[in-house]
Amino acid sequence: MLAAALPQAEIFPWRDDGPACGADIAVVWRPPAALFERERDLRVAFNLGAGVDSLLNLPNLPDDVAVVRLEDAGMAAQMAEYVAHYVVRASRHFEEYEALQKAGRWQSLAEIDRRQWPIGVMGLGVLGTSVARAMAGLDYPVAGWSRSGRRLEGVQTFAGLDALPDFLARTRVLVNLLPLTPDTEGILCRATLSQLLPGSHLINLGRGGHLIEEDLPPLIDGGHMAGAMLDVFRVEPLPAGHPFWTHPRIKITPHVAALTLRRETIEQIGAKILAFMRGETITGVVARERGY
Ligand code: NDP
Ligand code: OXD
Repeated sequence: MLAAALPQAEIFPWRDDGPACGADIAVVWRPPAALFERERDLRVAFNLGAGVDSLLNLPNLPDDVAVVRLEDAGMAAQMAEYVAHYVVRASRHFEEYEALQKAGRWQSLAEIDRRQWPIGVMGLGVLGTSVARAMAGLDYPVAGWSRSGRRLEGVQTFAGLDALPDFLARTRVLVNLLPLTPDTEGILCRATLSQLLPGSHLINLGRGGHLIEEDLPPLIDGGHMAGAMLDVFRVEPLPAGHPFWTHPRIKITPHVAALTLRRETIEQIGAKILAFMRGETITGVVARERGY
């Protein structure tokens, strides 16, 4: 498909035992370090995902190779759906209605009070913004936390570490869509999660490295938190026997919250490669020093 989008390009599929091909552009997802040893002419690496942590963590990524990440490409809507699914299911009692159906009972449960469901989105970038807008559009009270305090209509915004306690203290459903950087590694831990409102929920969609995994079950079992839905893990696939597999209040999905959509991705990367070749400025270039 990339060949069809770039008919004038010579495209070489990566082979572990192949020769150097003198490429100046790489299109990658979690590439081996050998790529940058073998291909010395690379000027830019287009990442087939929004998160660039695994690429930036390679020990030999040359300083002069620009890194370009995927921007939305159909992922923003998927993230909004994922969060809406969890929040609506919890706040509208759909789980309880399933149990009532199984018990053969016709019973209506309490009406929704959206003020009881304040949602907090960590990371107000391309994906976090989509989630915040979608949930605010469903009339939930939404706040967002980012480094710069990016403003978003209808969303209360908080900036930086100083504002984190206030952000957490008003949040019942915490959605993580931060990039994994040295500043955000382990940010979801006992100290932060215990500042959430009682009966809180965690939805982790960023990276497994954001969560101190062993801190979560005691917060749920102890009653401070009501549950969690996790899409990303420190080790993926989640190892057999990991406590998250069987915890009754932790739901897991296998890193599918927002899949990379083939058509949208090829269109975006193809267009950016053409613009790059023409010497034009392109968006989505990662600021290497800040890690995203
Ligand atoms: P963006 O780069 O567009 O947004 C990142 C946001 O995080 C920005 O708002 C930024 O703040 C904020 N941020 C970064 N560092 C900090 C910090 N130290 N403190 C506070 N805020 C911070 O990223 P995307 O929205 O495109 O993607 C976010 C992440 O989602 C990816 O990095 C990836 O890890 C994950 N992801 C997961 C997928 C899945 O299927 N589970 C799929 C795709 C992505 P500011 O606005 O001030 O710069
Ligand atoms: C991404 C991902 O970063 O799929 O795009 O996790």
